[in-house]
Amino acid sequence: MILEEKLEAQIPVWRERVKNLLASSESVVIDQVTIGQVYSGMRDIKSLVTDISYVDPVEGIRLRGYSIAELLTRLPCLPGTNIPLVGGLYYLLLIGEIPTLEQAQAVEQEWGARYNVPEHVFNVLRQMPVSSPAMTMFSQAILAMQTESVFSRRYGEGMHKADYWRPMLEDSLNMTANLPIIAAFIYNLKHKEGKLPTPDRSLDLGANFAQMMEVSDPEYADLCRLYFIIHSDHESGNASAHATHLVGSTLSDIYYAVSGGMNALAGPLHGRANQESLGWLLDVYQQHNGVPSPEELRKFAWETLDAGQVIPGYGHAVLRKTDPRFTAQLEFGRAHFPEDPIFKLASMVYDIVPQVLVEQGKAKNPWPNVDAISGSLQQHYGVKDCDAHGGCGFYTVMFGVSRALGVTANAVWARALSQPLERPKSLTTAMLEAAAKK
Ligand code: HAX
Repeated sequence: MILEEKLEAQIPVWRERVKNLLASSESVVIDQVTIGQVYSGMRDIKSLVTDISYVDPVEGIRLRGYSIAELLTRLPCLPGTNIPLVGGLYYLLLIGEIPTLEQAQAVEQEWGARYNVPEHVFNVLRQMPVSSPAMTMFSQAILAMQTESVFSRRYGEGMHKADYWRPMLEDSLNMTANLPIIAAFIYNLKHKEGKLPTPDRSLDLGANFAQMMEVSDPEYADLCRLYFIIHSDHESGNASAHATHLVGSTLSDIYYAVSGGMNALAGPLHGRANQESLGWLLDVYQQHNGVPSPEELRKFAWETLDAGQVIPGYGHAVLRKTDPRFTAQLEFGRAHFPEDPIFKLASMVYDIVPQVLVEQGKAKNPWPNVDAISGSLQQHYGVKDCDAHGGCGFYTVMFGVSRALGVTANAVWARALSQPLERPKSLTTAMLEAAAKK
């Protein structure tokens, strides 16, 4: 398999590189920690390492050194499509090189050969109340798939630690291949009376998801590819990536780890912000019987803030400028459906809300993040986030399908480089008070 061969060649070089760095510079200080940081969610403490992506506060994410705009022009596309193959992105995340079209297709074929959701996973989902939040179902389904873990089986048989990465790669490919099927099934349980989706092995991951969602507009396959590429990775400190890494660091397999990460993604300050954001846009739209005037929108934004709530999709813990993942989606909407009223409203919010957040003076970053616009694109193609029971959180499941690409690529490398059990140290308030007195 091409990914295994490439990794096999690279891993000894990286092991040597890390070993040399530690041997020469283990005690070099790279950061200092303040009491303020301890009390503010460890913001900005430099204590994690990944070579797969890096978030620059101003430029935004770079995946293996490439910005979102560069990825969209440099990763290979199928003839007749405008957005690159997700398989090419996964190749890049794992291997660190831009693949050829053939290499990207080889990853897509790996996925196609691995479509095999065990029947008991569908049954677990069928047994859950259909009103369950979509992310609860998604996380549960991932956990139910743990029975298939090659890593856990081989660990039980007794495996040399130098080989841990191999079954981790195997599990990662199996899981990432099957998550789109599980996601489409959750959607069907909520919206189509539990119809089983039929994957098509001849299609790439984005187009296959689009056909399982039964969206016939061919543009939607491109939107799926875009969605799955841009949400994949955002360095190691974000909550879903960090939770996945933490669970995986105990040598739990990828199913336990990613299920844990998905529980973090489900929170409204993280991935669920995409659902909240569309909900906020729809509230604005309904209250004003259409797209409001700029003044009405400004007033609505202030009402949200005065009610002690956040404006979803705006602000970020690291970014200090407009998120390039937002810009990529804005450009997609402008190119394909500039007149869609909810998309128009989302664009208008981009003009008004940053001013309001600056006036309020609290948020360190008044600019939109990835979640401010993704829902308005999905709803254009008829993919709903709500069901008869209210907001069901399906867009966050789509986010999860994508985030699994980033966290599994990181997990393979974490095993290859023997990253250890995570165990930071805590202090008591009295200890911090004593430190403050000194
Ligand atoms: N609306 C209103 N207030 C906001 C705000 C927003 N969009 N963003 C930040 N603030 C407030 C914070 O709540 C905080 O208020 P308090 O001092 O009263 O606690 C203050 O501004 C300072 O916060 P910050 O330092 O700028 O931001 P944090 O690093 O603490 O938090 C968040 C970052 C993303 C959680 C925050 O900006 C937020 O809640 N945004 C809205 C939710 C959202 O869009 N989340 C998705 C983020 C991207 C992501 O993970 N996607 O999956």
